[in-house]
Amino acid sequence: MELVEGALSGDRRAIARLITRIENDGDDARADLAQLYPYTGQAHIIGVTGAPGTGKSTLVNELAQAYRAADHRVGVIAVDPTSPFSGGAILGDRIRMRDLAGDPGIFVRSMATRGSLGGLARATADAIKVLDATGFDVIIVETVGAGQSEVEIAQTAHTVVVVEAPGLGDDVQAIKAGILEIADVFAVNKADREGADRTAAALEMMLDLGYAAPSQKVMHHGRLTEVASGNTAHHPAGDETATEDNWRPPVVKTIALRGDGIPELMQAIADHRRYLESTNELARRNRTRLANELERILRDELMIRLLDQVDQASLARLMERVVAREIDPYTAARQLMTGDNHHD
Ligand SMILES: Nc1nc2c(ncn2[C@@H]2O[C@H](COP(=O)(O)OP(=O)(O)OP(=O)(O)O)[C@@H](O)[C@H]2O)c(=O)[nH]1
Ligand SMILES: [Mg+2]
Repeated sequence: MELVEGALSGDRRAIARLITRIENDGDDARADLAQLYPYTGQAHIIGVTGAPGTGKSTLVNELAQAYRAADHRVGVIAVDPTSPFSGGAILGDRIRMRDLAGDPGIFVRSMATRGSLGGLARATADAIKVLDATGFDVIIVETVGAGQSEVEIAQTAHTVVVVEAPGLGDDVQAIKAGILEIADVFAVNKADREGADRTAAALEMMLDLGYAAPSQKVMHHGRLTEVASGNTAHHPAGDETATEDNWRPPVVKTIALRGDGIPELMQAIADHRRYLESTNELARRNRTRLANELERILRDELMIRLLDQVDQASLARLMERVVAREIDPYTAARQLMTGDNHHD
């Protein structure tokens, strides 16, 4: 609890220790998060994703400094910095220097994959809460585009910047990973390289063809999400039309190494924020995200409770039978859940 008070008063060591607790997923962290929660919901959360080596970290470095220069307090979270390309160590050398120098307006943190991807997504979402609650009004989250994780950031971030670079392949990298759908803004980085115009044109063409759907369409809608969006108490039916999507992701060329295009990128992000606010989409995204989070927590808790009740000997026995193809996994699971597991 002292840690929470310290963090709320801006003590960066307290903030860092809180995030470490969260990574370790202790019960202490839950109590801390409960205390911090009322203070969250202020920050603009920007996700930056894209294929390895496209220049995300360099871009995040420039963006963070530019936001700082505009008097924002900036939190930077690098998720899964285990990329074979850069090792993540170069994330924001310059912002990290400011961070280390004790600029209270910058906080940089790397989140490592420990165990499951799901665990990482949870820890990241909670680390964002800590920074949000402690007054960082712009939070930039970098993840390497490797599949499922991008969709998870899309659920965490308000604005998703997908970074492309020319010459990594013969065409736009994002197609493979399916990250076009989650982009709110495209940055074609390394615009000093040949082919940047072609990459930008390819993206525009795909947008013309309607390939890049608005990100909320790929959000995973669970049961609770449907319940939540069915609750129109605070959202009169008329709002439905207001949330109709007409945002076309802008394509911005950048040269992160030189800081070129950063003001334009910030402008595109600000435009997207304004769009979210003016269409009520911001509230809708927040609601969807929180419903998804609650559902995930419930699922985890129920799972733990159920597993506690399962008789370990029966589990081991059934497991062997599944392996031996004597029984299929569905039937085995049902038998375990109903306690009806003495059929040998
Ligand atoms: N020519 C050129 N190189 C750049 C530019 N931006 C970044 N780079 C270089 O591209 C390489 C990768 O940059 P990073 O910022 O580490 O890229 P990343 O996307 O964060 O990489 P991972 O985190 O490993 O996926 C580095 O050598 C950068 O110096 C740019 O605008 N132009
Ligand atoms: Mg990086």
